Amino acid sequence: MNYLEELKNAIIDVQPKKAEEMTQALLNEGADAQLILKQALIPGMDEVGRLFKEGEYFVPEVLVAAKAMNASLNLVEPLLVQGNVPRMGKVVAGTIEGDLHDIGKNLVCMMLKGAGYTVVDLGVDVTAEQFVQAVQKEKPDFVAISALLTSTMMNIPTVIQSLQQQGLRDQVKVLVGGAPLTKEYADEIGADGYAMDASDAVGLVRQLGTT
Ligand code: B1M
Repeated sequence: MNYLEELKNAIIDVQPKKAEEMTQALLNEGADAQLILKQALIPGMDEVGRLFKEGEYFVPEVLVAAKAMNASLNLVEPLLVQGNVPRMGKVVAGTIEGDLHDIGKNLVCMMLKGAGYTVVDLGVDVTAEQFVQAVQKEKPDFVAISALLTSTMMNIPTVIQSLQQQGLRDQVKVLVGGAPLTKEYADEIGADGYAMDASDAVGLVRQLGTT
């Protein structure tokens, strides 16, 4: 079995230490960060999601799998965030209120940093008020909002409305993403863009440009 397969299985078998070891082995071999993400980490986590949905895994297993994925991502981060990239715009990012899923948001932040954007990561369970305060303080070009639950994606419009009420809406572009979201939903709630994954998020900020 190769290291990529072993890393994927370490995520599925919820073994954070093994995941770290396999990631390090891949990095030592000179493996590409995108390959590690696309052929091991993301399919591994998708399988964990399937097992959870089918009732074979419960929240504790999923939590440890997430720990394994984050440990591996931390090792991959330096490859995604290379030095000497010209400074682009600034992004305030966070997972929406009520939602604790941070792996996808972390990946988006890493890829944006790698593309030269300054990223202010507000973490998870971020309220509309916290997004507004961060926009006032950081004066970003973009706000990137992540939601992984069908229930929490409903909180995103409140952020957009709050920015509007504070007279800040025209100063930032609001981008949204996360598994339950769609381009149609983004349009419906008045976001400026929707990104399907982390590379798409980079393409989107480049396409929209800074204000
Ligand atoms: Co939860 N969870 N979870 N979970 N979890 C899902 C999302 C779920 C689909 C599982 C399932 O049923 N198959 C389901 C949601 C169902 C729904 O709403 N439709 C679910 C549920 C139900 C729950 C709980 C309610 C379970 C419970 O307690 N009964 C609970 C809710 C807690 C809360 O948030 N309030 C819960 C808890 C958890 C853990 C805490 C255990 C853990 C999260 C740990 C953590 O993040 N640190 C967890 C996990 C890990 C998952 C799954 C298995 C994996 C999510 C993930 O990290 N994927 C997930 C099932 C699945 O997705 N297969 C599931 C990997 C990641 C790289 O992908 O996050 O999609 P993703 O991010 C992508 C894109 O979506 C996009 O780019 C990323 C990179 O390519 N993207 C953006 C994301 N954000 C973006 C922002 C942008 C742009 C792109 O801004 C511009």
